[in-house]
Amino acid sequence: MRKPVHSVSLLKVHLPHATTTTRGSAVTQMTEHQLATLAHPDFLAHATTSHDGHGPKTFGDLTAMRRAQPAEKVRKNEKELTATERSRLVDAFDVINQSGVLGNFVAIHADMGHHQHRMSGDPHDIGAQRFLPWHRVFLDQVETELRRVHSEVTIPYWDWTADQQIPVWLADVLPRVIVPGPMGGIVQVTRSPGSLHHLQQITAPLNRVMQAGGFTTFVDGLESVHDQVHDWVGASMSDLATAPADPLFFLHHANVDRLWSTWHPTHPSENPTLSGDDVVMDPWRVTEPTTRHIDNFHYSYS
Ligand SMILES: [Cu+2]
Repeated sequence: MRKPVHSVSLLKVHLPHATTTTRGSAVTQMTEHQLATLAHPDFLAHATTSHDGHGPKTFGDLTAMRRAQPAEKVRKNEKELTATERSRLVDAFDVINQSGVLGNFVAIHADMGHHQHRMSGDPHDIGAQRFLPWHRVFLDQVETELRRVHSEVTIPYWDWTADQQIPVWLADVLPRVIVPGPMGGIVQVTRSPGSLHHLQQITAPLNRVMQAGGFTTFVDGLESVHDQVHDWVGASMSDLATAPADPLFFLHHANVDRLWSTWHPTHPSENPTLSGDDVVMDPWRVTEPTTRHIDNFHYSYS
């Protein structure tokens, strides 16, 4: 179990049970998000405000203050990043790779026991229903780790409907990632992108997807476009066991996540249909209803 330490290098502490979690035991673990919240400097700042008549007096006050905080993390279009923001992000990925943290995340994603992808032709498949909420938590966890390296970093999004090529500044960012566990090994990231015309074809149905009236229809269309973009990038990104070794994975999924966050406010009662253990986004403890609003994770998209 990771301790919420402040003085010890967090980078040396690995994710708990990254390759051995089962759906049952996962719910007994403290989430990375909870730990990140405890360690958040804003939270500590509020907690140490003196009682001068203006500061919070009760725990309810503290909760209200936290809720009133604007989203402190803005995920930008990758095109809008400054050179400094790009190099910080690349550096943060490098640090979490060298520490083994990124490899652990690749191993988690490779474990289909988390039911995070659709595994059948049935759009009501549990994996289809968990696809969006699970990856929202996954990105939040990785973003938290990146921000332990550079506190200003957020995961940008790659808008593949408008920018139909691999982001140029990532072209040479091809890490070698050591992945633990039974599906593990050394992953040398490579890509073999298809043609501009093919990516146009793949992403063309998105307008229709965004007009879906129900969650299942929406995720069915969005996951399908998402799958094909993985295949279009090719090589490491086309394989479930290796995809998150490529930093581009996170920019791709941030775009998927952004599209969900765009669609959801106009269909607020359209959400995944999950019950029992399936609502828990294992190996973390975050439950599906928490994932419906990005405010709960304190980020927004610009
Ligand atoms: Cu994906």
